[in-house]
Amino acid sequence: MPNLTDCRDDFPILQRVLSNGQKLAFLDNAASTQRPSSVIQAISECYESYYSNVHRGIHTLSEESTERYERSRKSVATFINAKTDHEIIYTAGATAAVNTVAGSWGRQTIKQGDTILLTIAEHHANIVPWQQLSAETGCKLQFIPLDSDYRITTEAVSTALQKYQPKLFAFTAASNVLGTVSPVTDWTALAHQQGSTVLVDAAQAAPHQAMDVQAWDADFVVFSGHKVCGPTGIGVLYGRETLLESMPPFLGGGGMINRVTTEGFTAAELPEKFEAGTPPIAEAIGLEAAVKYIRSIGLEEIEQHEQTLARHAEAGLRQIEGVRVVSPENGEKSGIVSFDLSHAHAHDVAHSLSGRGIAVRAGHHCTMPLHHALEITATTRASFYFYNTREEADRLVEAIADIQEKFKPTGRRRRRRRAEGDRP
Ligand code: 7TS
Repeated sequence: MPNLTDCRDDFPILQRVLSNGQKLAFLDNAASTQRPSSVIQAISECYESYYSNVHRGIHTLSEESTERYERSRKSVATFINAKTDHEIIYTAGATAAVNTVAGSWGRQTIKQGDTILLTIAEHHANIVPWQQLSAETGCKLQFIPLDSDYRITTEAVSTALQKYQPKLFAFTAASNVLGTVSPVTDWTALAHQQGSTVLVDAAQAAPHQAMDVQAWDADFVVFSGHKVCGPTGIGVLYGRETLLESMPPFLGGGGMINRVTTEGFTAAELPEKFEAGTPPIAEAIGLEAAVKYIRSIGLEEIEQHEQTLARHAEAGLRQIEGVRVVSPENGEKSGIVSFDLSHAHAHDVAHSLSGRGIAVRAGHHCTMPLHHALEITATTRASFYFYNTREEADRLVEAIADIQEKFKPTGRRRRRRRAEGDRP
C-alpha cells in the first residue's frame, strides 16, 4: 500500500481540531471532498491577479481568464480521455449535467410510450429529471432491482434491456451507498447492442478510479468538481461529439448564441452552445488544479488505498453484533461503507460520532427508492478518500462498537418499549 499520509499536509482543513477538542476524522467524502492548498491557491490567484469575464472582453485580463478557462477544459478532457475538448461542457454540477441531457436530448428524442431504464441504486439526481421528463412526454421509467447480495447483476441488466428495449439506459458507475462498482464497459456494450443511448453517472467514480470515456464508449458521462477535490458550483457533462452536435441548446441566454434577431437566434458551436450565461470561471480554474493534484497522487494508488481502508473498517463493523452492512461481502467495491445499527437510529449514530470528531453522513443519501427496497429508512455512511488513515478507520469501528453498546436497551427501556408497542 503506498504511503499517502504525507499528502494530509496538503489539506489545511485536515489539521483542524474541533471545538470539542477532538481531532477531525473526515469520513464524509462521498458527499464532498476537501481541497488541497494548490486548489485554494489557484482560485485565489485567479481572483487576485487575472480574473475577468471570459470570451467577451478584448482586454488583457479577459484574454488571460479565457486562456485559463479553456486550458481547464483541455485538462479535464485529458483526465477522462475524451476525444476532443469540445465534448466537455461545464455545468453547475452532476445534477445540472443530467438535467441538461434530460432537457435537451430527452425532450428532442423521448416520446410517449418510450422507456428509460434506470437501476434502483440511482441517486435522486439520476431519477428525478427523468420523472420530470416522463411527466412531460408520457415516457415510462423502469428500475432494475438489486439481487439478494445488494448487487445489480449484469444478467439483470441484460434481461431488463431485452425486456424494455429502452431509448436510454442511465446508471451510476459507483453507488453512493452500497459501495458497489458497475462494469461500465460491459453494460454500455449491452445497451448499445439493444440500440439504447447510455448515460453514466460518474459522480462517485471520477474521484476514485481512472476514467476513460472512450473505453467506456458511453454517450453521456456526468460528474461534479467538488467530489474530486475541486470547487463547488462546477460539474462536467461529457457527450459524444456527434450527439452533442445534434442536440438543441438547453438554457438560452448570452454566450450560447451565434446570432440573435428579434425573430430568433442561431446557436453557437460546441461547447458554448450548452454554456449559457457567465460560466463558473474561477471554479473551472480550481478544477484544473484539482485534477492535476489527483493525477499527481495517482488514481490507482487512490483506489487501492481507500479500498484497503474501507475493507478494514467493514471487516471491523461486521464483527459487531447487530450491525448490518448494506453491501456485498465480496467482489470489487469502492471506499464507501454504509450500515445500520440494531439499537440506534442513523441520526443518533452520526451525532454520537460527531462528538468524537468523526464526520459521517446519515439518512437516505438521496437514494430513497434504494432505501425503500432495502426496507430501511436511513443508514450511516462512512466514505473514505486517499487522505484518510487506518487510525481513522479504527476510530470509527471502536466508536460504533461503543455506540451500539450504549444504545442497547436496558431492562427498564425494554419494558417501556414493550408497553409502547415496541416502537423504535
Ligand atoms: N450522482 C451520485 C451517484 C451522487 O452521489 C451525487 C451526490 C450526485 C449524483 C449529485 O451530485 P451533485 O454534486 O450535483 O449534488 N451525492 C451526494 C451524497 O451521496 N451525499 O451528498 C451528495
